[in-house]
Amino acid sequence: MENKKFYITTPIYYPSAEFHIGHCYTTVIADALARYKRLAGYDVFFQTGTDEHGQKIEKKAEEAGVTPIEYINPIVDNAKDLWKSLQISYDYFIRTTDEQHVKAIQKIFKKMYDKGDIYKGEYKGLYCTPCESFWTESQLDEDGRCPDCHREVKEVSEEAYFFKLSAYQDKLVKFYDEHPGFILPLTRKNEMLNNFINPGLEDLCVSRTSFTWGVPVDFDPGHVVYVWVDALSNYITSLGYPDENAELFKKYWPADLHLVGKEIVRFHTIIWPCMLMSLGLELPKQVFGHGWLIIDGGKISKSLGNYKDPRDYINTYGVDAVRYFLLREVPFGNDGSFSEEALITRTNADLVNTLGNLVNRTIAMSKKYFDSKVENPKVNESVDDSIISYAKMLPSLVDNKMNALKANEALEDIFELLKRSNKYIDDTTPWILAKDEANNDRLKTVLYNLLESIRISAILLRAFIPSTSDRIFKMLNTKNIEFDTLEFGNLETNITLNESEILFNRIEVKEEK
Ligand code: ME8
Repeated sequence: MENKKFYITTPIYYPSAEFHIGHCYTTVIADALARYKRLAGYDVFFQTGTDEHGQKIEKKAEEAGVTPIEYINPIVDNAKDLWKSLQISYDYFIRTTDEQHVKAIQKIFKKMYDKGDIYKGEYKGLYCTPCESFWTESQLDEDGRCPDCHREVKEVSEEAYFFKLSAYQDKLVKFYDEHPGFILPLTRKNEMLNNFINPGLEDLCVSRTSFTWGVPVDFDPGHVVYVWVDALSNYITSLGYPDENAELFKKYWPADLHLVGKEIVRFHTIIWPCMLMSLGLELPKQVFGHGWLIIDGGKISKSLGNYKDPRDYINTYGVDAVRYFLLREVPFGNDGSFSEEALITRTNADLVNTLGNLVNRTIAMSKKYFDSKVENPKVNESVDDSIISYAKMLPSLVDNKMNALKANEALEDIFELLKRSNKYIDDTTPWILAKDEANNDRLKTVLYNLLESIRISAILLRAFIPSTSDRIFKMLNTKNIEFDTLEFGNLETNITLNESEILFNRIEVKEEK
């Protein structure tokens, strides 16, 4: 029998500065997947959180003249507020400063040490402070700088613990071979093999003595656990690990999907699986490395400061315009541009013209011709097939796209029904049918078919733009809003529609500029 649980995670973000639209991108996509799976009957655990340790945050706090935790707390509160505004339906928000997490990390570190997978040595390396990443000479960019942020790296040498990544090289490659869907998109898997694994995995520095803001190695004072071991373990400590009998751990591990940006695929598909092998745990089923949202040709970055508070967009355009844009605009896996203009264009074209128009026209016609009463005398004509047969197919189209994590394509498919429905109005010309009483039953059927397409679309849109779906359900006055009512024809007859309300207002570009 199919296992009906679904454990999905976002990265835990650094609260080194306020979150931007790039963080919203991953989190909204994860939210839509989580909501979709819940609607499809899965027992979902959706986790996000914050990655609070490390030298960078220690420094930022120092510059601000406060303690690290004083520096972080307001940013974390603000992040939670942002997720609330974006209607993120996470089940658990983990902070790496949580006591449960800190204790678990100490045990995890000790466990790997006792196993002989962690040993003491000397670290000499090139370190990028803003990215908190170590690099080898060959990984640096053309100018000898950090390959991620292109800033200077510095040489560091200190006593440190190392994790025997090299010991897991063959096992990792074997795992990749046996689980072809583990890393998606496939190009990222090839990148991992060509750039990191095939040249030979180097052991990983997992403790530092040059800063103190981290989880202390309890058996060796002076050392703090280096940030990736601390951070990656969040996915299991939240479930109660190291207690392997903890209820959540037994129920949800292994994760079904770690959704991450492409720059941290390496940590999630090399370090994390090797750590889990060392701990004797199952590996996650899938890591998806999505592309970046780009502003003015460059990555949005906290360090570069080229971004607005995402709540400004939400307050100006509405939460569903922002969610829709993030889910629809960029082919999942690719990089894509973010701009306010693109957000406006997308909102006007799809949400105002296609969705809003269809709903308002249909409800207005039902009111005008039949006092908002829904009936279906089933006087069908061949033109009806353009929406009915598509609507019947749509749930499985969407399901396939969502299982392939192609939220943008799932939305495209749903909007195809809405577009066909708008065309159906033009083709069936209800205003002409209304001129002759003899066509009454045909007109009722046409309106029923339209309302039914709207209901089916609204059910499927619930995972993406939940408040809009709710508003549509309210107008339709229907109780049939669950996935098991997706079958065409489930809209109740003899109900009366509620007053129509405008779903989205056209955004005038000039005003906003
Ligand atoms: O890397 N476009 O935290 P972080 C798309 N703490 N996604 C973006 C983005 C952009 N321009 N900018 C950020 C960390 N993201 C670690 C993770 S996980 C165990 C530890 C998203 O605050 C994307 O998901 O730098 C990216 O991977 C993540 O934010 C990086 O967040």
